[in-house]
Amino acid sequence: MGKAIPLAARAKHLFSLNQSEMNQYARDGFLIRPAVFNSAELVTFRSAAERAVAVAYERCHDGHTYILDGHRFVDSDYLTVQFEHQLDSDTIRVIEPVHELDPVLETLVDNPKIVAPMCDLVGQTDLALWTAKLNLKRPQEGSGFGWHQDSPYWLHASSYVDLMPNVLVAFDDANQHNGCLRVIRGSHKKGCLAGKNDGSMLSGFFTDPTLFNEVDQVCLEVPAGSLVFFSQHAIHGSLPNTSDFPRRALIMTYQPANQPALKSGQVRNTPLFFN
Ligand SMILES: O=C(O)CCC(=O)C(=O)O
Repeated sequence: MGKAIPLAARAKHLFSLNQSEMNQYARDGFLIRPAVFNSAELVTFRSAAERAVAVAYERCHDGHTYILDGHRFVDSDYLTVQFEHQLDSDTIRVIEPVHELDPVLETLVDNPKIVAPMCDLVGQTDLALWTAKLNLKRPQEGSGFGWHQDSPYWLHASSYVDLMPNVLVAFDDANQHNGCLRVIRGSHKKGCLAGKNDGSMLSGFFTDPTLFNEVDQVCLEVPAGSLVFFSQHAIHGSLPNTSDFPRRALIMTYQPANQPALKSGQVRNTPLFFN
């Protein structure tokens, strides 16, 4: 009988990115691992997402409401809840940071199927979470996201912005009709780009359209349970959900270990799987 392989080494062996995946990510700025989670796991993730929504509504009762470019946001301590854009909508669009609102989501942060590839992308053995957003995109209602990079949002808050890849966990099938993620292929190579300047409050966070070409966009249609890794410098966005099906997704961003998280300022390390 051969020697037992320690759990951490097995996880790394099973889930790490291979050279071809690393090359693909370096070339395109994104990488898809399809159907990583099975239907039973997806049932638990979707339930967790809906429980997190219920908690977020509760937290909004004593939160601080403000409007940016006509869109409603509520902050409760360091939690931010964004509402859908239609006038008077009470539908939650985004919750950040969401992992603390439900134990299933909290556990997902540490899942080796996510953490092992993230270690490869960050180039470190130990990671911390930077942020975790739940994007809900409800049927016939979920709004789109304009073309943007994430890195300009974070530049002011961290000096590790070049080491902060994202992973989207698709809780539902995602396609053109329900507003799947779109990425401008190769745009991550340009680093942090200038924003728009149209006079609106948030315009600076949307990428100057003269700096990229929309014909380079790739629609990332993926089955539920897939992981989409994408660079913090990749220009990305999505269209509204015009279908009868939800497009819920958790987007988590990691960084080197022992660095504080974006919104809480607390360090949320992942367990040391890979030492
Ligand atoms: O969920 C999407 O479609 C896009 C989300 C996004 O761009 C973001 O949260 O930064």
